[in-house]
Amino acid sequence: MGLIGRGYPDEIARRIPPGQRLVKTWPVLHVGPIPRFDGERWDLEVSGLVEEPTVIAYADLRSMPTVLVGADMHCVTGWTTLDNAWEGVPFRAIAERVRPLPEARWVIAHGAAGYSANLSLAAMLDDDVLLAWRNHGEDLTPEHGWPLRLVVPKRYAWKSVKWLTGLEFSAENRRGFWEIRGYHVHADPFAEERYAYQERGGAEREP
Ligand SMILES: Nc1nc2c(c(=O)[nH]1)N[C@H]1C(S)=C(S)[C@@H](COP(=O)(O)O)O[C@H]1N2
Ligand SMILES: [Mo]
Repeated sequence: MGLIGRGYPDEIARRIPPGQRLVKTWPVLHVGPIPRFDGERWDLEVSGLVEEPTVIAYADLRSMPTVLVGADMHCVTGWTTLDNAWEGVPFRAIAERVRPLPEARWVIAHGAAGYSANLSLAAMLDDDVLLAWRNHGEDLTPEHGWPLRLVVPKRYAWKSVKWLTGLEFSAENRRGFWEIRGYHVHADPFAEERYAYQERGGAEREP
């Protein structure tokens, strides 16, 4: 029950990664404009090294079985929010549908307007990774990623691509928007993997 760190109880303090601070409100952070959602046209392209490349219409995606995931969120700029309650489709369900080929080891998540992030397939297959449209029982607002965002709780939040339009399976580690601009591929907040110069081969580490 002791107070450590910046005065949070232990059970809270241990959930705040090094160099992060807890915030009470949910900040909005992204580059570029917020896309307009058209339910007739929005779909998810699942491409690359899979047996069944496919385009999943938004209505089809919304008819898939859903999960609830409680998760904390850590932005590399320093803020952390606790106890988000995401609702959506597990990434694993998408993978089961398209069946990745044995050579697929990476996934590039594509967002609207050219944003992207890459993750190892192993990291994506974690059971808390989902394609979400709700948090705390409410539909996401456009600025938080409506109609669909990726959520990868165990990585810095730049990997949680908002306005998700595509998932591309690849054999190679192809860096995404921030990974190209000097950010870490693995991006574990508790290891403080913020910058590419820290990688030293570690980026290939899995998951
Ligand atoms: N499409 C897209 N997704 C994105 C970003 C972005 O610029 N574009 N920014 C990322 C970053 S850096 C963070 S911290 C989170 C912020 O999500 P939020 O605005 O819902 O808090 O979205 C991530 N997803
Ligand atoms: Mo971020």
